[in-house]
Amino acid sequence: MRLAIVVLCMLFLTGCMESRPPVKEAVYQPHVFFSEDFANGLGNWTVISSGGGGMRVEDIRELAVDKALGVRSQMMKSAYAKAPGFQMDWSKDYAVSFDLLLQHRDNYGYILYQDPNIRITLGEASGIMCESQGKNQLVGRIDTNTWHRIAADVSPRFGEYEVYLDGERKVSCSTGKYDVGTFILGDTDPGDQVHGDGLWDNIRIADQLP
Ligand SMILES: [Ca+2]
Repeated sequence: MRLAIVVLCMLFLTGCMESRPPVKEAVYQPHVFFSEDFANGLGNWTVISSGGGGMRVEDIRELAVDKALGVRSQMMKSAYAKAPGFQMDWSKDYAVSFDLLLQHRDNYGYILYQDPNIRITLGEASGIMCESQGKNQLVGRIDTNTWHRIAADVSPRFGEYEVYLDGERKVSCSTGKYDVGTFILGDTDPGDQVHGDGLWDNIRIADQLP
């Protein structure tokens, strides 16, 4: 039988060489739940500060080429930005990414990103930390006046998240439960420990890393 087909093919070569339609590459388009580049200013974000003398919160900073969110908090004061609420299921897997720039080294305990599941902060000597079972774990250190990309791949089902710094996977942390509804950035502690000055841009939450 097979031989017969081969012979037939040899006889009617053109008929056997039917051209197949080109295979379409299955490129998955991530579903983006939240995306912010601050091009239109603060929008529906809320900036909350304890106010008082010497307190400065700069919402939107006009950089040379772009706009970014800046939140400055000094000791004995608090200042943080709260993202507007948006539709997503925090119990399902998702990926967070954002750009961060520090203008100086004098930051401590500053929240770089906190949502209902994860918390990434800044420790001493500009060390980025992720909170894991109540303890801080070092992700990596960053320098000042340079944009760095921080990302997290979150799996609430498995109670863990992977943290990336400038595209490189660094550590695995365990999720927690934080009563923040949406996500926040900055300093919620009016005590004298936590303080910082950060710029955020290009914040994105999607169902997979870009
Ligand atoms: Ca921007």
